[in-house]
Amino acid sequence: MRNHLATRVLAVVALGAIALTALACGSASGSAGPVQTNEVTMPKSYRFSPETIEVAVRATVTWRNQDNFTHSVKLRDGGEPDHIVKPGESVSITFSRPGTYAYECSLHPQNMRGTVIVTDAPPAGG
Ligand SMILES: [Cu+2]
Repeated sequence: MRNHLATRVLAVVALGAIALTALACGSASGSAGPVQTNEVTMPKSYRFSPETIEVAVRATVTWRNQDNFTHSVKLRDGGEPDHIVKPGESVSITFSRPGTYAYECSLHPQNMRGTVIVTDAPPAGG
């Protein structure tokens, strides 16, 4: 007598569970629209905050360095010299013409970039 044990291997195709990422309401504010302020900080970890701001023409924008490293504010259109800003210091630039001014930290241009949008509109609540 031979016991023939036939083993059936059932190939179970496991369908990988498809993780549907729920669309979370209120995503983190990454690079949203421009923020209406004339104050930009350089917090720790090499960045400008907020990255994009909007001011009225003739406004003075102040950048404050709150990082532990020296940074700079350099307008990329070349209209201003490079402003070196040491930790704890600040620099102010007055924008006398409307336009969109891209700037960067000349010491860390790959990490630190920002934009100042200067509008022609008079300041709100003038
Ligand atoms: Cu920098």
